[in-house]
Amino acid sequence: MTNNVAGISIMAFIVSVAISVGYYQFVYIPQATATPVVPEEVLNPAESVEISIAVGSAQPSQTENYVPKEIDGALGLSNKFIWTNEDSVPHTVSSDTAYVDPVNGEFNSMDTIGLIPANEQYEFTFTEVGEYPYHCEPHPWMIGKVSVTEGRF
Ligand SMILES: [Cu+2]
Repeated sequence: MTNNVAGISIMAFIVSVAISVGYYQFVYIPQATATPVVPEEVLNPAESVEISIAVGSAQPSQTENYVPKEIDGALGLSNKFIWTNEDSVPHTVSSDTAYVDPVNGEFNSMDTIGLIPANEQYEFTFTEVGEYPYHCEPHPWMIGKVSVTEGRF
C-alpha cells in the first residue's frame, strides 16, 4: 500500500515536470522569441535606394557628405537603403535616435560592420514607416535622413 502511494506520487511528479517543460518549450519560448510577421515585400523589397558618402566628407567645412542628404523609400517597394563610401576615409551610418528595427536590429553600421571602409557599402532595410535621421560617429557634422513612407502592396 505504502509502495503504491509512493509510486503514484512519483508518477504525478514526473507528469507535472513534463507538463511544465512542455509548456516552457512549446508555448512560453515561442511567444517570448517570436518576431513580428512581416510581408516578404517588406523584408526583401524589389528596389533599393542608393546614397553616396561623398569624397572629402571628413572635412568639417564640407556640407555635402551623404548625397542625397534626405531621401524617401516606400515600404514594400524600396525600403532598403544602400550607402556607398566613395571617400578615402572610413565613415559610419549611425541613427541619431539609436533606432532599433523590430526585424533588422539597430540602425547603425557600428552594430554590424563597424566603420564603412573606402569603396565599401552599408545596407539597411527598415520594416516600419518612419523618419530616420542619422550621422557619422567620427564626423558629427555629417548628417542625413532617410524616410520610409507607406507603400502600396
Ligand atoms: Cu565620417
